[in-house]
Amino acid sequence: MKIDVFTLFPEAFAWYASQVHVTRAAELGHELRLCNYRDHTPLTHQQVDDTPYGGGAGMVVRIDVVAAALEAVYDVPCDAVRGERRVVELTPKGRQLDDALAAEFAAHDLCLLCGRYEGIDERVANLVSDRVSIGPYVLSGGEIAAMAVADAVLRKLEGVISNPESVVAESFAPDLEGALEYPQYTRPAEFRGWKVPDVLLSGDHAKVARWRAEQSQRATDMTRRRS
Ligand code: 6GU
Repeated sequence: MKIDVFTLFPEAFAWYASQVHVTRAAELGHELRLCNYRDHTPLTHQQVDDTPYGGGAGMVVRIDVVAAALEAVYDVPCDAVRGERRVVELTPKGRQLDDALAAEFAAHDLCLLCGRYEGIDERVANLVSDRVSIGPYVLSGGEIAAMAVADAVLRKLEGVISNPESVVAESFAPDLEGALEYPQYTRPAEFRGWKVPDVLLSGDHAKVARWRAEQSQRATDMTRRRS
């Protein structure tokens, strides 16, 4: 699949793009591409944003700039891009990302539109297929959210995570029936009096499996009670 991220700050993705599962995805033929709105702006002085109509603080990313970037990259009318891929605006006003939505996105090519400042001109609604948030709080821009979406989606692709069992048994995965993952421990078996549960050192695989199922259930019950 292809994930194209439109942003004013492509350099913000350098660390993420260098992560081993992202490079592995690239080797498997998947692509994470970064597109800078500024490279395609039809305006002078590389302008990309403007003050809001009606007044108020901050700057709004211009719709003509977003449209020009989409048309330059895809070579189709900007409102036709969503006919061939999911076009996702990252915005705190969007539908909250969850495991099911990540799985759905993994079946399509994706175009992620990041806003900065006060976001993108509302008329971007004519260009997108989805508006997505990563949680009920406000970030300063869509970049961190775009990385969260890209990561949750890339992990769903076959072969991207080297040990497929670690994806199947992961928190929220269908195999855990939407439950949270059980706790994990590693050496040392005891540190400052804090001990690893005996059952994990017992070598009894059936007992370990039972314990993990119980712990997973308990973790899930506790978070659901909290929310
Ligand atoms: Cl997608 N964008 C911004 N700016 N803030 C957010 C968000 C997105 N999701 C949660 N907070």
